[in-house]
Amino acid sequence: MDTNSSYRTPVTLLGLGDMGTALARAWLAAGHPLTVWNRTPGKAEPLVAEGARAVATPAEAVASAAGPVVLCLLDDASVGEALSGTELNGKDVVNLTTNTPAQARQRALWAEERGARFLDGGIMAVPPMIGRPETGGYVFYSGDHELFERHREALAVPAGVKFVGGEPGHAALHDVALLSAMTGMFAGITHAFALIAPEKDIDRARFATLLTEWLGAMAGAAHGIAAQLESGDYTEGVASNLAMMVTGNGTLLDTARGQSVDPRLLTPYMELMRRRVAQGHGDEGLAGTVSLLGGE
Ligand code: FVH
Repeated sequence: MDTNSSYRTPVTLLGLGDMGTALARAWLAAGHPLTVWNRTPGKAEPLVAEGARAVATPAEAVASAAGPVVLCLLDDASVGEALSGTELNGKDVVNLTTNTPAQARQRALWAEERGARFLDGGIMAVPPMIGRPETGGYVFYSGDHELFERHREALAVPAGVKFVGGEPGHAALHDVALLSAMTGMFAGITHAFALIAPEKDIDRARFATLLTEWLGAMAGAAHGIAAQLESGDYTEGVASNLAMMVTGNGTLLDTARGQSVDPRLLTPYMELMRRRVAQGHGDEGLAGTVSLLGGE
């Protein structure tokens, strides 16, 4: 535990891909003693030159760990592979490998059965954002809260930290939910650029600025949807109702046709809106469409 300004928690890191290497450099720069292991040993060499200690096997790394054992590997299968044959009893395991909520819950049980404490993390940053707080990158954590608090200072070195609950799958769920929203946003951006593609006199860079400003302004609608989902009244505070939006969708589709653009990225969501209106909920906002997707 970091208890004074001169002591730095020793960190053990398994995985030196792009993200693992960025994490390693952030801990080294902050003065944390760092032990590293990577399946391809050559990736550890530059870090050793910068002050890390490299070990030959995950078993050796875990055995010598006096602080958190952080995993940043490709996927859950590689975590299982790396940790098989290690002695985890009494160790603090922090898994930053992207996984599903079910995999995180399963991995937490697996670690617990082996006598380890377990935290799962979901990284909301790309490697160049690591160690640069001004970029706003952070990591969701869930699982053992006491473990999170014990290592909070070390964990906060590469990026900000957000603890989202004792359920080990919740960091992965938050991570995937945000990435899913991002995917929908990219689909919208793709469609918008396709619409203007034939028009050579529209400046792409200027259009990108208009897009980011508009999406930023509209993203705040998430708060209205959250309030409606909380209250159960999907008509509460509605500024643009579904009936109006479904009518407007006709204009969006006609324009796509006019520009010879395939509307496939938009139509599944438009169909959901249409179904909700057909059920007699045209006066609602977007919260009503959430229930059509299931998950409740
Ligand atoms: N890079 C990014 O932009 C994203 C940002 C958000 C979070 N992700 C997740 O972070 C995990 C690691 O990502 P990465 O960028 O470091 O990935 P790679 O550069 O591909 O490195 C993969 C490492 O995993 C090792 N590895 C793969 N399979 C195994 C295995 N069976 N046993 C042991 N290690 C394995 C690989 O080793 P090597 O190929 O160098 O020998 C790398 O260390 C990931 O979950 C992202 O989704 C990154």
